[in-house]
Amino acid sequence: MNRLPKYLLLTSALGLSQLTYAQTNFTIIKPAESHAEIIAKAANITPSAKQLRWQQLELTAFFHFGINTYSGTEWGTGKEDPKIFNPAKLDAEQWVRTAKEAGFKQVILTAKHHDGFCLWPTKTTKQSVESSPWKDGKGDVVAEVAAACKKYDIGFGVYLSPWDMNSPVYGSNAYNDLFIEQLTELLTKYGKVDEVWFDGANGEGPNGKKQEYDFNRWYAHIRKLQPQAVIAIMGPDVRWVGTETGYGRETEWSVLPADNLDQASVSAGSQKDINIKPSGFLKGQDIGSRDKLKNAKGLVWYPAETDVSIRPGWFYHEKEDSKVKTPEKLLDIYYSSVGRNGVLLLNIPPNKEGLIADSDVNSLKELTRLRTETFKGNLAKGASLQSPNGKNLKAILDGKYSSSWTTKGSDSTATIELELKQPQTFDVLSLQENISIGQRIEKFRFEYWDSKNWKQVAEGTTVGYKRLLRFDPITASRVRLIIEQSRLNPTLSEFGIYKQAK
Ligand code: FUL
Repeated sequence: MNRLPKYLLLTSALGLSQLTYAQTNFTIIKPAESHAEIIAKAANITPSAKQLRWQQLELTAFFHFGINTYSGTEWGTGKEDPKIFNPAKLDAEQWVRTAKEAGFKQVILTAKHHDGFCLWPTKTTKQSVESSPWKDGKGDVVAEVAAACKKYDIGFGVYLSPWDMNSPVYGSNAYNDLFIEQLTELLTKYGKVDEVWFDGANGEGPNGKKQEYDFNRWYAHIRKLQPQAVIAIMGPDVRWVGTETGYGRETEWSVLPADNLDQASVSAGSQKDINIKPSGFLKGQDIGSRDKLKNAKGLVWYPAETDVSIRPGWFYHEKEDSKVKTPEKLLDIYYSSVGRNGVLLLNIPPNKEGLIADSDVNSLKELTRLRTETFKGNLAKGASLQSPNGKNLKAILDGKYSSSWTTKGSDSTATIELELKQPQTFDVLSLQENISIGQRIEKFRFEYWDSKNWKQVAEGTTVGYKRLLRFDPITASRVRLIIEQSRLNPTLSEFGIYKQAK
């Protein structure tokens, strides 16, 4: 069976925007295809169901916890004595509650970091909680976090480090089997798993050997055991944004060129996900513009995850208690990650007692106050709307992501004007494209009417799932969004203006 996405030419006379494409999160480009055809195809690449769910989480929390918490290191050696692990007051509900109250929708636990110490009792090694004094070796951190996520109804994910400095079989084929066993335990004993996070580090094991990771086999195994889970970073579904600062790109495309897609990389059955890590796209500030797509061999929906720690290190160290990021810094990170078409993965590492420290909890509480007060009400609500070449305009203020405005015919530019009920003062613009149709907007500007002229407030390139722009406060009752360039018809799910809380 041919599993390549099929597209149908409705009428050749009407041009590219009249091509109807099957919804797919990847496509292969044939050598004869023109640049315009490639752009039209790019406009029709859409996230898979699990990628869409993941993007809508916006905020996910990382819990780096393990032997490093006790040895005071960031990377262990694999020679640690498991007896140093003893989180006497461990309360996974406090971790998950802290995350949930701060607006996080999913957490990811480091089930095993590079040192090889496992936070769950495993048949694969004794280097685990079982050999620790915690709960007399009967404890299971993975089980406690998974149960807390269930109780608080948020997503649960696992970080399993491919690099293992402790495993005696690391550096041989047997390690790829051992890794499969570890995945099987994690993905069958703890209920639903929503994200599997693979780091790229590949160092030496205890015998001085490096391992050739059998990623494709691991992906297939995860797809079988937890088909709804996204596989992140060294995986096919979610990409690393490329920095650990918390700041994404100003121009962030979720559709990227990829060189290595072929039929063999597509999973069978109804899940049309790719099963290999896309490769070939470039690093740097621009990885998905028209120019970068020119020589694409394939196109793929591969969205950005922006990971950063609330502290200087990924693991808890007491000496960093005074260096916890301030609420203002975290807010800036929020605007620069979620507000730049990414998902923020914020690390909040539990301490030696097994609790999130007060300093971190307090910073998150203030971040939450600032975010909630700022975004509590859309100041554009109730505005009268105009867009001469638009369809379904009221969708942009209905608070429902799934409904969206678009343009008529094949128009790829548009103006949306809003007459507010009364003058409002605002300093944040929030835009959301309907990515279930594709990511299309390439250039926009935002203006207000100062009673004589239109004046520019802000401008940008990509929107994607969410774009937040801040500017000096403006008071106005007429504003307009001008979409200057788009790949085929642009869409807009939501439009918002807000005043930042102090
Ligand atoms: C990195 C690791 O080496 C760090 O220790 C941390 O886990 C981070 C999230 O990924 O590559």
